[in-house]
Amino acid sequence: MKPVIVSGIQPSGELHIGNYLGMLRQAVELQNSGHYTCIYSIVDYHAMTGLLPAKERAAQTLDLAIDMLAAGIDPKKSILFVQSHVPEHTNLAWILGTITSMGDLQRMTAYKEKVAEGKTPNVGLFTYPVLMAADILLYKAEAVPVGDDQRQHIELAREIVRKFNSAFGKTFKEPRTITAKAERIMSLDNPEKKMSKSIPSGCLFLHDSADEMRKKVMSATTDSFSGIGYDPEKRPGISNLVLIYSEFTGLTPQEVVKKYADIGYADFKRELAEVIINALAPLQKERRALLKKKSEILRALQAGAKKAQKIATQTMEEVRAKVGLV
Ligand code: AQP
Repeated sequence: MKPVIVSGIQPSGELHIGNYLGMLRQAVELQNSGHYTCIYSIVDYHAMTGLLPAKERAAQTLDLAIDMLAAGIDPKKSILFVQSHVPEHTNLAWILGTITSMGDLQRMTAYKEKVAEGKTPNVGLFTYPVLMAADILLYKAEAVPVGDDQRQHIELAREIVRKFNSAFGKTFKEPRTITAKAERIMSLDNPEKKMSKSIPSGCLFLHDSADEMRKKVMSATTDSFSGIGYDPEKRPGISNLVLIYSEFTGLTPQEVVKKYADIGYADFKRELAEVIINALAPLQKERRALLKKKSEILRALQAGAKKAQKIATQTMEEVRAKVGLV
């Protein structure tokens, strides 16, 4: 088997350009490179850390599959499946939880931020990084493409590998983090915070209409400096917009600043909106076509789960023997 790449996305709302530029686009590039076995999942157990009516949760799972396919994840090239269809994820998570320290979990910033934002601090939210470690280790992943917010969770997965290997003998390898240049796209209305599905007011969603995109970009928070600039520390708002422009055009942020040296924020935003609209148009077109193929997509997800489970079962057999489960 080629080196394994693993990643997942929560079906916790519509995908935004942060998810796309920070992770999904990279996942597609890795898949298309042909160098890896790519295993991508819709991590529905992770999304359960937030309460949602059953119908809505089911709809979000299928909707995310459609978005992933529309963005270029190809079930013929990658293993695409729904996390809860492969019970080995939670089986391994339990075992890994028994060697994870409370202190390590208490240090996780994503958990602290979610609680500070008002999310209920349930046990699932607290132990989320352990399940994420299981998602990765079950497939003995070499690397994990993620946004910057997940970097600490991968570090924890590496720590869990060290603990497991030292307690039970070499079993897992430490996964690497692969981050994109756009590892942290900030919220449009609060550029001090990352763009997050759970705070929709600052999100530019992949399937916003052209008019919605124009409206959101035009009202994005900038600053009172004059001229386009790129300095994420001092000027987070405009720098975020420059980064988004750069990511969708292939120019460097410095080239973007140079190109727009003589124009005001409003004109720059107008051009940025058109760049985003044009860049996402093929994805939106593909999404419309996929919406008519829901049963085909469900079948592809089931086939993906079978392939994933084949690998997962082997790992679990090895783990059970190592830890002494009969
Ligand atoms: N703003 C972002 N910039 C760059 N990358 C991002 N990612 C998320 N937000 C940004 C990356 O997208 C992948 C999928 O994310 P996820 O849905 O599994 O969970 P998340 O990181 O918690 O994403 P959200 O949008 O903030 O969702 P909610 O609000 O539901 O928690 C991950 O690789 C992530 O790093």
